[in-house]
Amino acid sequence: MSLQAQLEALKADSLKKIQEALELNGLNEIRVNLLGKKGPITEVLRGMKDLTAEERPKIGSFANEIKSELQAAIEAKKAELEAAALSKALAAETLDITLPGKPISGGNSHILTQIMEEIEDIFVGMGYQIVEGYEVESDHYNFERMNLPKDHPARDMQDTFYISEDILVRTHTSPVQARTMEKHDFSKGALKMISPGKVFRRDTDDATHSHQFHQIEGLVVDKGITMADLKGTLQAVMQKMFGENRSIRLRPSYFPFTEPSVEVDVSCFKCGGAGCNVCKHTGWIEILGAGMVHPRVLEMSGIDSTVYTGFAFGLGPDRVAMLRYGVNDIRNFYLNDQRFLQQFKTKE
Ligand code: 2NM
Repeated sequence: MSLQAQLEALKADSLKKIQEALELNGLNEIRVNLLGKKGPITEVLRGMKDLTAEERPKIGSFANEIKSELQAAIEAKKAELEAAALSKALAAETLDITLPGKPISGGNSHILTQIMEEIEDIFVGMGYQIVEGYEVESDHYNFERMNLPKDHPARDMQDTFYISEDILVRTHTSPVQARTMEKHDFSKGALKMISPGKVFRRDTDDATHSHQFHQIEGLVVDKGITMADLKGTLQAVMQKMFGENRSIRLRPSYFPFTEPSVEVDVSCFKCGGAGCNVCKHTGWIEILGAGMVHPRVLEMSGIDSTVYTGFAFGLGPDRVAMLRYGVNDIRNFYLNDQRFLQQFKTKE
């Protein structure tokens, strides 16, 4: 067979192979075999040495033509297979947008977080700063600076978990107030702050006691602050928390860090004062401890108690949540039981 005929046959055979390729990998293999250095065309062209000088360029250019034709055929087939692969992938990935969606179950803030944020908002609205401090504190800031020296009997009520002789988990958030008082620059205005957070006491846990609970303490110090400011402020806060119709009453009490000290009751938000199960038929709910900051506490924080006075208070978000939602056991807040916690979902 002449070289010309061999090349013709090779072309026909190759075009058939290209046409019959079913996938891109196979086509690529065909391309490498046909056009590569060890391919059949190169092989046929080896016979050129036996040709006449006249025939040689003809066969040479014919061979190049075939190469180009095969290349073009491969490119065309490649485009065809790629298009087919794409349509197949698109068909497989079709989304049925009429299928019903899977509901996403959103979480919710812990009920105590919700209550604390609500109370924080009330105080921010009245120009208070929110200050968070350390949960691990020194005996100095937790007790000494709150007018509770080492042998003070009131320490027993809040004795706590000691990490060492002088380091403990705080029993109240008052150390935050002490740390803020000692830094406050009164030339910039009054000190008005609240400190929300976790506190710890060596309690035997029962329905109303937990060794870990929460507090929001508040403090205002400036020239001329009086008990009237304390009463007016707490009256306004209780109305925002429990309703416009609430009133408060003060009863004398004792705290080492305030003098005078008071217990603050709010009129019952459920019965309005007539008496019910929430207020234990007294019409009043005990809700806050408060008082005028003891001059010694001011002095220990570097504040001149002959010039400045202040009021302070402490409130329990756990108790607020229990009252408001009728929760009868404080331990529910700390068990991480979703059946309990999910009841306080605010939105779906
Ligand atoms: C309470 C009751 C009364 C209080 C006092 C202070 C400070 F730092 F200013 F002395 N902080 N919090 C205070 C006063 C806390 O909790 C029932």
